[in-house]
Amino acid sequence: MSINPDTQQHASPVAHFGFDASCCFIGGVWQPASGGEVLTLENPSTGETLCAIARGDAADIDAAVIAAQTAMQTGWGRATALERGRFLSRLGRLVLDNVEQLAELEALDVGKPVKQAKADAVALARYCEFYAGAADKVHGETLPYLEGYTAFTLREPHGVTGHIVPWNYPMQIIGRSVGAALAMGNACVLKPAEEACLTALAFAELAAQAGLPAGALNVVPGLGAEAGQALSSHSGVQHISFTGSVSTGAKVQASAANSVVPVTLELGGKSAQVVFDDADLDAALPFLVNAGVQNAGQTCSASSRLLIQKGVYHQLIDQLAGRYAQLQVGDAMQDLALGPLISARQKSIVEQYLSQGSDLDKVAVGVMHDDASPQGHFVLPTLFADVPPDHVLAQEEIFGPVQVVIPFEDEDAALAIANGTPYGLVASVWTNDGARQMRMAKALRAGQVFINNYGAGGGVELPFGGVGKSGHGREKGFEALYGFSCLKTVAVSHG
Ligand code: TXE
Repeated sequence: MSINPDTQQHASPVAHFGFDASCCFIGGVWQPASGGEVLTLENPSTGETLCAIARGDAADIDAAVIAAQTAMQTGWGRATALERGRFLSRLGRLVLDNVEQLAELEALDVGKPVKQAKADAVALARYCEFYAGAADKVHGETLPYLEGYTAFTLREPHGVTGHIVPWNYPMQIIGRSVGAALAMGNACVLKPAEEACLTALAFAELAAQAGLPAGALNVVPGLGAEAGQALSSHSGVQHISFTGSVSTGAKVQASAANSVVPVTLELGGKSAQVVFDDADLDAALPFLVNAGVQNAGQTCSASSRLLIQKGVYHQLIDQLAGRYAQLQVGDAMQDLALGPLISARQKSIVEQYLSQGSDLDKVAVGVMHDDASPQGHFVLPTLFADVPPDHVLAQEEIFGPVQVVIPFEDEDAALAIANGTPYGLVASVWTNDGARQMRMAKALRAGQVFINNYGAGGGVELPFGGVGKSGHGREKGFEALYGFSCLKTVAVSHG
């Protein structure tokens, strides 16, 4: 796909960072894709072309892996934990200094309302800060062993780590995976999504400014089937971290299996919030709505199912409908409650799901802002009530601003419904009964459970990941550092 240079006029926030958006970042150098090809990035709020990006392919991934291997054998591979932490600390500072510009890039590229994009930029800084502090606090142990021996463990980097990142939260996902991988001393090859990759490139530029040695972080934009596939199957990569769809995650795992390397998969979900009759409904209400429509519902941990006990069901439906009626949708730069979906393709996926809900009780929809462009990929947030738990809208990840409400009688029924999908990423429980809080927390099949709140993807400090089709492995918190390192056991015989 070629691009007319005249269409670059919207890329001005890129100019602030001083990188060339049509290049890959390999071995510390900005360079065009080896085939010289580019893809176009679209502004999902308007359908207009934003700018050209490199269409990296297997040759570029190969060059990036070699650059990362070289970095492991030279500067970055020899950096102490203290030095790695200091680098991340400088990077976090630079991210904070550029929050406004990063947010503008993300809003244009992803279609995320500016306020949400800003929160993502701050979260990126927070990941850098957290992993800066953690870099020199991960250590092995001494182990009791045979008489005449001293045994201990060492935590070592894997080597070259591959990071395949989607378009919905580029900054947060880069922060949690690349941040942790660098803290442990790995050298990273990052393949951002073809739909949104500008903040990944800006992050690479900031990392270079923060003094990251050449090759420690390489960014190769490109198509999933080309650059992504090449990265997940490259024999020089020792760990793959993937966030995206179940079907692509399965392909990535199969590729990694050929090279026998570990994978971390975060594959989204169908997360439930369970509201009991005794809950503080005023406290719950904003979480119930926001966790479903944040980022226009394109959130792996979106709460797309609301399970409400019968005693408060009708009252809460009315309150939810009232909130929905106030949700405005429009251009990301207008900073309304919702922006557009990422692409015409994603809009069509969501609209197909909505048409499958024609038999359901649609209790509320949001409103389109008058200035919203007809070419933007907007979908009105939609709330369905009385949805059978086995309905397709209550079972499959829609990845759009659609929530289903399901009534339930008692705790057992709530658990059966909440655990009744193939996914298990996040769940929350709203109740003031302490014993029930503990029972539910233990019985819910999810990687994260929140009681009387809902942290959609939030919590830099909190290990995050799924069970079932939501994936495996954990990112965020200290747990990520264990995933991005391998343990070596040393036993010394000294008589
Ligand atoms: O995902 P893909 P898509 C879900 C959501 C959405 C659906 C499709 O339900 O509707 O996935 O989105 C790269 N080898 N999520 O098509 O294909 C690709 O370039 C290696 C949930 O965008 O999974 C991109 O960088 N890599 C989710 C990344 O994988 C490949 C976030 C994600 O793309 C590849 C996004 C291949 N063969 C979508 N094919 C979440 N968990 O948050 C593609 N890629």
